Amino acid sequence: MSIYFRISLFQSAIFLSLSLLFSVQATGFNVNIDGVLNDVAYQKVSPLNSTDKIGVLYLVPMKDDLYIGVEVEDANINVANPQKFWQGSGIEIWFDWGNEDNVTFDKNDQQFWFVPVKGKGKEGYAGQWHRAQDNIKATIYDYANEGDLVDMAFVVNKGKGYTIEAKIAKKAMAGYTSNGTIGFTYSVDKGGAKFQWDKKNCPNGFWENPSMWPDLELSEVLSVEASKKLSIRWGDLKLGL
Ligand SMILES: [Ca+2]
Ligand SMILES: [Ca+2]
Repeated sequence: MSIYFRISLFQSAIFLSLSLLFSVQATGFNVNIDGVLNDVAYQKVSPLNSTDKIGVLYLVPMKDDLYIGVEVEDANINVANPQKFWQGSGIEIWFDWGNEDNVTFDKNDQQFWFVPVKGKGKEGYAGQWHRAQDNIKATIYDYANEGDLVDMAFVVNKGKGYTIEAKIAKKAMAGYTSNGTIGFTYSVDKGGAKFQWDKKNCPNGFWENPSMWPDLELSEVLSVEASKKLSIRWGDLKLGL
């Protein structure tokens, strides 16, 4: 009887181990798009800090999606018109997936923006600004609520700033690669003022000129384990506006 019990226990232990193994694998790629950057995925990349103190940005390139996490200090958050993001609070991100350094947009060049306010659905307000020759026919407003290619959430810490978390599907980005050197830049808008990452290399006009954007090397994040979450940041305080 005791032998049977021990074997049974042993089998249960094996079963439990396998269950845990598979559950970790099944959830290993999950990033919860909730505006809180405590997902282990962000621990797998080096954050892009800025000497100009515009914010901290994480890019997590995976096979079929790109995850983005941004922390911004902004004492006077203004989200009056999310379509005119450059007049208020928000972030803008530019990609040149082919890194051809052309002076005008080609098909694999894109400009996205994210604003810390809700759109017309459950998600935060995001968009892709159209420039001639890029991969869209017209500017896409409220992108995260318009379809499945973009997810976006944010958390506001009133008087201090906000975090933005987003996922953009590979399908939305012509030329997307999770491994390679791309052209990249981003900026933070605060009430009509634009704060630019790597500003010394990006004088005025950079927003429509991919040849100015710095090179960024991306390395695919293959897997994230669910066990090692980051410590919670100030962005967890869901105070609202
Ligand atoms: Ca999250
Ligand atoms: Ca290009």
